[in-house]
Amino acid sequence: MGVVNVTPDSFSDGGRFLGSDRAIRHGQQLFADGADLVDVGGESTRPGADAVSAPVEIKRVIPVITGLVAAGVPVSVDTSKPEVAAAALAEGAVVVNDVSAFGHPEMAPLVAEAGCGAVLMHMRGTPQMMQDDPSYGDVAVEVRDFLLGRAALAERSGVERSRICVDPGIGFGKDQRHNLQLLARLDVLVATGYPVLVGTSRKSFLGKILDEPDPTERDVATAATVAIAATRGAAVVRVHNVAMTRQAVLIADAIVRSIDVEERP
Ligand code: PMM
Repeated sequence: MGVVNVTPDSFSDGGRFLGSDRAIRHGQQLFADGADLVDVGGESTRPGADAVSAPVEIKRVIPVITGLVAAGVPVSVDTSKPEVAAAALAEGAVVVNDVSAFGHPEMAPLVAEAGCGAVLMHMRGTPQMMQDDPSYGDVAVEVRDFLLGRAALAERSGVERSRICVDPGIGFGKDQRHNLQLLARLDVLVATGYPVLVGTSRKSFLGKILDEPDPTERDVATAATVAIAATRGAAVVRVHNVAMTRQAVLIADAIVRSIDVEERP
């Protein structure tokens, strides 16, 4: 999954793709680089970011989604708002990527009705306050239990099980150790049977280890996390630099496939 943020303030690529034409061209490039899906978002979810109204988010993402769909690129919409999701689906988006995991009560019925795919991501709190001293007992187990609860809610609302993907929400209400443990113990999430999506791309936990303040200089580190996640059973990885990540995914995938299915971790 390649990322196109149509926002003035995303931590990793904020402002760079604010113009629709540039965003569309960038999404097409990610597709050409090997992305199976391009994720278009109009609200920054970085820690402390301001919330955006539905009309503003729609104005940002819809022209980009329309352009990408017209160019034959499979699109997911990164939103927690049913109004935005509905508009995106009407333009041909095929997946709703909801960082609030259907926190809004209208989202699950909307996705059920559309028959589209859904990504349910774990977040503790809201982007405005999520990094204020997050604490967990066993982070992998708590994240898994939350996601199982939301997936059950989705299924009760009529979303097909096969359409649901779960995501530990790296960086969303987690400290350094939590982020690393979620990756080290990805098997806990994989064991749920739902496909697992992992989003580590350019995130600040990598910058802390590398002492690298510039997010765009964290792509090699991102590729390392992606290779680890893919080897541990992640089905989807959400990244900014698709060309580089693709190499890491292909190698990890080849290693996993070299052993028999029943022996795989
Ligand atoms: N991370 C960001 C935004 N949306 N969606 C999912 N499913 N998982 C993530 O980890 C995730 C996301 C924040 O990163 P960005 O600002 O670079 O898009």
